[in-house]
Amino acid sequence: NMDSRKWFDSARFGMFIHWGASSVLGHGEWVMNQRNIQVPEYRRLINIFNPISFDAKTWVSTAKAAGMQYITLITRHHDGFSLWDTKQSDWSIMGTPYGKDVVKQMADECHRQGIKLFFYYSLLDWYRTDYQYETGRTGKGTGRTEKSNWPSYINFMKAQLTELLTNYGEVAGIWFDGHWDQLENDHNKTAVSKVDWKYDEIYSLIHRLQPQCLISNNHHLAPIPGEDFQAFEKDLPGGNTTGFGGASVSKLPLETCETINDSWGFNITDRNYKSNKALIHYLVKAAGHNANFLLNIGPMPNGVIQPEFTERLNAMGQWLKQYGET
Ligand code: FUL
Repeated sequence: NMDSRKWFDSARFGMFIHWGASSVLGHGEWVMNQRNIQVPEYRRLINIFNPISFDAKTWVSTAKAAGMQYITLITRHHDGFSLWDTKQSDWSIMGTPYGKDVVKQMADECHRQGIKLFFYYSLLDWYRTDYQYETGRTGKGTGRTEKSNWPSYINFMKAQLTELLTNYGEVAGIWFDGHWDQLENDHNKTAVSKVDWKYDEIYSLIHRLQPQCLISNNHHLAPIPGEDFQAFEKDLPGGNTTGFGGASVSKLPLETCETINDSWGFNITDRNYKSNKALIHYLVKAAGHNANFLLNIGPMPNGVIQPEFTERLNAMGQWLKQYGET
């Protein structure tokens, strides 16, 4: 949809939110993989994740005060935990002591405050038995039984995406991630696909359910037909400082995402905070590359955004108010 692409092209600044059951462990969103936690062990988090201090209004207001125009919320990361009332799995926020739909609260609040909401959705999955790959686990055993069933997994994703695009009002975009799992985990851009992600079917499903909904995919490759903007991870478009950025820059609208410290999900020992100056500099540099800047926060397991993040976001908002074009 050209109108939404046009809007996105000048949206400039957005908030990325990495948050879910993994936040409990305070070791980033890859903790299940990195510490080789088996599914039955990891499943215990559903009884522990209890974000009683989560307040959608505070999160959305924080984004607005920073001068951000959109929010990209993790609805389901690689650990497969769904942050909404999904009927497709019991591995969701509804099974926690908290038991309330976080995506719904965020969607309602974003619509109230007039800020666009994107949904991050992981393609790869460390939890489900029908998912067929070892999922970036670099050969570590997972405790999963070998019941992979690709049609079942694709149907599961379609059913979840249908929920997300039916029950939460207008969705500005879907941000896919985890595509590289089919490339034998080597980030080898020329590797032959081992699987068919059925993007033709999935993308047309999205565009049929919500024609204005933008699609992007953090696959680090040239855009695939159906995608509306090109995402770069921790790199300016065309840069390749992290090993993710190598894809050439397309004609699509662009976005680059970055962390405030070095972690996406809540990491209790990561003190490597970027300065206000560095963050503002990055925002300006991204704009110079015609790219939106999607800046990440990883709220704490209780739902509170740590002050080191809030302070920096407020400072950026102040700067934008003073020097940003309106
Ligand atoms: C990566 C993911 O593996 C990270 O956990 C994070 O979500 C980042 C934005 O994308 O590819």
